Amino acid sequence: MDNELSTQPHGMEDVEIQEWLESLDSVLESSGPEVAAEILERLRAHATVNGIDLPFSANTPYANTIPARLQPLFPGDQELERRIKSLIRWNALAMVVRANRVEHNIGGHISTYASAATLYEVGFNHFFRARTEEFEGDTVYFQGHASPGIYARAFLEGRISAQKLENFRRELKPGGGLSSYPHPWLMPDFWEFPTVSMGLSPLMAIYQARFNRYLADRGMKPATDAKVWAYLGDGETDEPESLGAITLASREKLDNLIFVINCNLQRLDGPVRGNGQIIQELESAFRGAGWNVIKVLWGSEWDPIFERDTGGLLVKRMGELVDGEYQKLVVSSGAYVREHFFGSDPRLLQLVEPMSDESLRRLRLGGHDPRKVYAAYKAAVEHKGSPTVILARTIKGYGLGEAGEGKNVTHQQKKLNEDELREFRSRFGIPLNDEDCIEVPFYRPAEDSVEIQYLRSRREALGGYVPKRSVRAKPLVADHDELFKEFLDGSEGREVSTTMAFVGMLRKMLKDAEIGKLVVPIVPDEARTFGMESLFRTAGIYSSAGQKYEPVDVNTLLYYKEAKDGQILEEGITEAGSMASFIAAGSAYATHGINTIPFFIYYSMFGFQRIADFIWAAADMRTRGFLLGGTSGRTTLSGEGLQHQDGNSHILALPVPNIKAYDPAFAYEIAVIIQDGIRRMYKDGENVFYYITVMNEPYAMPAMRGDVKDGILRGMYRFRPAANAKAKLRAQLFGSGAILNEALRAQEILETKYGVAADVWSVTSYKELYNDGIETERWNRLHPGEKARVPYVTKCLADAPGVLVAASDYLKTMPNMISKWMPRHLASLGTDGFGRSEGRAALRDFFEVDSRFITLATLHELFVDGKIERSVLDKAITDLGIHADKPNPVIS
Ligand SMILES: Cc1ncc(C[n+]2csc(CCOP(=O)(O)OP(=O)(O)O)c2C)c(N)n1
Ligand SMILES: [Mg+2]
Repeated sequence: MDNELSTQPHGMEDVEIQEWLESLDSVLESSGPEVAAEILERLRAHATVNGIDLPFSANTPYANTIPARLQPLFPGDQELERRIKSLIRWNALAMVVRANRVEHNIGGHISTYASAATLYEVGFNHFFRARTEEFEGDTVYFQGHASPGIYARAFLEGRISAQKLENFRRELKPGGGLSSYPHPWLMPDFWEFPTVSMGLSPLMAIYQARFNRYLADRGMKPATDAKVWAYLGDGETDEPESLGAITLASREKLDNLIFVINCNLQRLDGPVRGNGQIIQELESAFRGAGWNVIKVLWGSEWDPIFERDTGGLLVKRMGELVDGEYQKLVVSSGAYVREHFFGSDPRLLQLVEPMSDESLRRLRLGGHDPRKVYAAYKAAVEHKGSPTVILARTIKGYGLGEAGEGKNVTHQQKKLNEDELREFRSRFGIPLNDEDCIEVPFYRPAEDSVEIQYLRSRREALGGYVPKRSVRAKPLVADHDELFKEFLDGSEGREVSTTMAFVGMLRKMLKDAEIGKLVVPIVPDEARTFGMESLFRTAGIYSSAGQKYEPVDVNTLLYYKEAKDGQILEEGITEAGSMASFIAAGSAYATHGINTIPFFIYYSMFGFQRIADFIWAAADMRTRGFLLGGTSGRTTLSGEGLQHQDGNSHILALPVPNIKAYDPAFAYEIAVIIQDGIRRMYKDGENVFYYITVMNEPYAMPAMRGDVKDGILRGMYRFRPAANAKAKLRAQLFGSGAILNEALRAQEILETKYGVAADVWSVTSYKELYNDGIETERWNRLHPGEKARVPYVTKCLADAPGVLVAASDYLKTMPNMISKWMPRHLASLGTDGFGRSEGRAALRDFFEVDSRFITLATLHELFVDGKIERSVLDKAITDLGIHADKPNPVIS
């Protein structure tokens, strides 16, 4: 620790400084803070003009932003709230300790909530307004690792049973348990937002706050003063997503957004910034980004000391310590604090002269002082014009004493010995005797106790309980047959891409009486890529500021129209931000009771590959809507090369359990999928969402022939049967997306040149086929006595003769994963490997997925089956112009 208080520059006298400070004090007193601020501003300008080089700093001193004299009265019963908080602390700890006694290493966290308890309790008792019939309610993103505390409160509120607490992290026990972290998928009546993958919730909260404004600006809900609160860890702010969108929040003047960052200065392994100051670092980042920053560093016990410090020495000293030193100080004895903190200067020592070591030890930090936290929250909710971040200093593992308070190991602490339990019990006054206490029982006072009565009355005053998730949107009623009908007819020879076809559908949906208003098109600066610019003018681009300028292209038909009631969310180059908007819009059926239907269209390579964790969170949140992977297909997107060409996303969509992934080839297939998707999600309320890849290769869109809707949705149907079904040589070709056309060309080559009659199938979804296959196998395994079920693929191919060849613009794994339910060996062609900057034909040759390679694969299968001579195969290789020693695309 640095014991030298730095000397004043150039021998400046204390008196001189004192005089300046006193005159500022007198201005403050006589004319108020605005005038004082004006004088300081003028002084700064004057100094600059006179060549004084003042270093830029977005920081304020290491002190509370709200001085004690401006602090409002605390409106609650502080003692009672402390007792309630203590009970919650106990039950949260008990939950984790008990769970780990029953099941070694089941995990759970004590120290995160221990440090954040006051931050949450002030919110629960005074700020978080529940959703009611009349009011939309505040939205709270709870820090994932604090979940034991949130459960413990719900237990006191009578919303979660002791049995459920007992089964924390053991969700499969009879009667159910509690999920480790906030997961709406697992606890759909309780949790609203999955937050535990760190960094996602701050970004989601920003876009949620912006989406709330969007709904109001479009007249879809009344404008209210509802707030979005997001609780984060200080370590969490290292995730790029955490701070990645903070300028959007200030640009959009989101004063409905409040971040509370629990600055316990620790993360999992150790200090967040041992050699620096995370609070000051965050302050400058947020202030620089235009946020209202409120620091809550010191508790009320410090107020009189600050008052005695007329020279500003104490604040200066506070600014000198690095976090590693602070971490040690806050858990040290009073004597240590006196010597190592105040001892750096005799004048500082004098400030605390009248205080005992014990009272020095008891100096609280701001984040543990309800009065300071209340003052900050009140200022935050009243603040206008920009979002607020509260930086609250706390101690990680507060109250754990020797078991981990402020220690580097505290994050992982799950077990307390008997002494530690008794100490915790005594410190927080839990009415349990020494013996009972070591059993760590859950403790809930009687229903008519003052604690429970108070807790209930506070929540009643705030409209009910939080968190609580409910689905309030009314199901849609229309069937939308009319809307989608025209897309079943084909393009009558006109060459269009599936992207164009989709945009046509979007345009029509936007005009529909029932869903028109509900559609939320989302683009990450990619609308022109997808030919969506015509929507700029008709639907408008949402801008909370309207359009303050005349757009440069105002005289053109498709000018860039921004409007306050614009419908398109043009997010700029942020797939993560766009996804956060998708999540906000796709979960509005629950959060707002409004069935908004998001269509997020993006470069498919920058979707799952880049923001898969957000997609996973969306799945957890039961988000509804459509993700459109544009310009997809490794060989269909020509020119763009290795980073852009997507042959991966359908693989990456596989693990997301509730996403339905389709790789359609034709406009009518897309129409069928979207129409059915709207029905499933918004009429029947299924918790699924959709991933549809669309491509930019133009070709004539055929009309839908026959009753193939069911096949499209289930994953495959026979698109064009062989002309000569009686031929001796038979084959079944499976194509997906734009590669279906290659299969169709191969069908012709095979028939005309080699006498092979092939049926061509459109495989719209390998994922659907795979899920059906594994589900069928599972059912058969579990029901051996019943008539075995048959996978859909097997049924389709029951009477389909000949060899089997599949080709897609994705990895060969896709067809391979369903081949075991096929009647014979399957030859799979696909695009494993890095893309190339090339044209489509060259790419399809390189990746061996064009009609020539499909033909070759078919002939090869026939040869292996002994149906054709080797010489036919050899000649075909030559005739098709295939080089046997060409580079292997997988590894080149
Ligand atoms: C994306 C991600 N990476 C890593 C983790 C694992 N993890 C859980 S808690 C934690 C430390 C949290 O520190 P901080 O954000 O400061 O929260 P605190 O518990 O101190 O309040 C880590 C690394 C995670 N949950 N999510
Ligand atoms: Mg932390």
